[in-house]
Amino acid sequence: KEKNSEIRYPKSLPSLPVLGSLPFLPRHGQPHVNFFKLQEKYGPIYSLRMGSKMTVIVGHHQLAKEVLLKKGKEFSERPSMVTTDILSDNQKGVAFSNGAQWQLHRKLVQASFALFKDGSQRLEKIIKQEASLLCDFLATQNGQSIDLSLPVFLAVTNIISVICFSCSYKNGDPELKVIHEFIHGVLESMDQHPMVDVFPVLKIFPIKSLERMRNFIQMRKEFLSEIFARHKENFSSNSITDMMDIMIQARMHSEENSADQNQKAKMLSDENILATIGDMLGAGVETTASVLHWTVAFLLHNPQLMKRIQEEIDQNIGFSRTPNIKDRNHVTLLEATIREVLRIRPVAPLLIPHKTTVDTSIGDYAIDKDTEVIINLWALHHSEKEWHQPDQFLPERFLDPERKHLITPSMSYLPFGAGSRTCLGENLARQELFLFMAWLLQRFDLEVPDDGQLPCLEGIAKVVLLIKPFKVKIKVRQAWREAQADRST
Ligand code: HEM
Ligand code: PLO
Repeated sequence: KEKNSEIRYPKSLPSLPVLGSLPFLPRHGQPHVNFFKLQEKYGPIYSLRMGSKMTVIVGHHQLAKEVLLKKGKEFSERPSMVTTDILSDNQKGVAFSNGAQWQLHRKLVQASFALFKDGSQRLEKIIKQEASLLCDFLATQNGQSIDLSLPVFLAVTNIISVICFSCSYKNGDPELKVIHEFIHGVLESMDQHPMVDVFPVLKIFPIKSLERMRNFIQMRKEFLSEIFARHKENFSSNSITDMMDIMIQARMHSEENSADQNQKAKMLSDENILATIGDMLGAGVETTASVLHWTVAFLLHNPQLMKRIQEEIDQNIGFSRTPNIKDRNHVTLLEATIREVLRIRPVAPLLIPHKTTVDTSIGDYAIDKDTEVIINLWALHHSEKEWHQPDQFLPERFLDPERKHLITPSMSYLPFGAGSRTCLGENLARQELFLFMAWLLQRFDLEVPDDGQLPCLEGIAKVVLLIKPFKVKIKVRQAWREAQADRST
């Protein structure tokens, strides 16, 4: 094929020298929604310029799958950005790193999850323990209207802390306060900074939110360093129980193997290990907690749906035992509800940005090396062509006509991404979401507070699509109470 005149690039937004397309982008509204609207004029793939950086936006599932799956390797890097460089201590860790470093840490994270497949450390057991504590706490709040943020934070933090470093915390622990402060602090200060990415020279000015972010990252590093030091002291290759152990073990093996010494040992420096643990902690907490809040919010808006899920739980599980992960195949309306929440309010509506490693193409369009590629998952999940009434919350779309079996009604659905950068926590997240919701709905009615305030369903677009905090009235179910009374007589 001839190069030059034959090459066709995606249609481009207008752009000015220096500023690029910045002046032509809407200043208000959520970026994923704005990018979706731009498809009406520019089609399912288009490009824009930020300073000198080329960005391509992809909003159709076929093209998205070409990027993530078919040519996954060619699109597998992460671009360097001011905020993510701070977050990742200059591209360390797993979610914002590249190359051999990324591959190694991805493999070690997977090896860590394998520790929790069965036996006394089984993931299901860890989650059920926290679900049980959460429910016991909520029972003390019977009849009250409360914000679930803190109790849910405690539960999901404990699960990922056990996985990462075998710790769990009690309500009110000072360490928990520290974790809460740095995880939320980073998220809050991580608002997108397109100006800093367009003009890297701005980095030398003390920008307040970036300064705040650096401080929270420092706080995280100090917190994790202390735990890591204890792990190094007590390390024994006969008892590998968590992610920190896996990392220490990998480092020891690489030090024994002199051929590896330089490269691998460098990729497993303290700083690299702590960056990966930091990623897991942040991802493990903010994603699942956010989806739990969204699910409760949609249930408050759809009380009939909540009743029907409870009926399904009563029929399939009853009150004589608590829900298990196996019940996922039978309590299908709950599973369908979770799938619908992940469609209509995806955790990461633009995934995490990708970058090309070589000159390549998407569909018939040429894409140069080092182009940033953003998959607009929001567009995939809200396409009129793919989804009947995409803006309506309709869990039944994920059930067959008999409403018994789960189905995937469209190919335009990728809540966890796909391919080589696919979410590492999908299995954990799905188990947490099902078990927490099943345990809650077996025991409690979730109601709108007496003041009638329903949660706002619009969403706040941070790195994660958050919901505005809201209150929910907790009521122990009459049927649960009667069953407990029967059992004790
Ligand atoms: C990446 C979704 C929970 C760890 C991602 C990506 C998505 C996603 C869309 C980006 C894929 C891409 O850039 O192509 C979700 C959803 C969750 C969830 C919907 C909950 C419902 C979790 C949890 C963890 C986790 C609980 C860890 C405990 C990660 C990591 C990455 C990632 C480490 C980066 C992978 C890489 O860059 O190689 N997730 N996630 N996620 N997720 Fe999740
Ligand atoms: C959440 C706030 C924490 O303080 C730091 C952090 C680390 C990893 C990030 C996570 C935040 C947000 C959700 C991310 C995760 C990596 C993968 C995950 C972006 C910023 C998703 C859903 O893609």
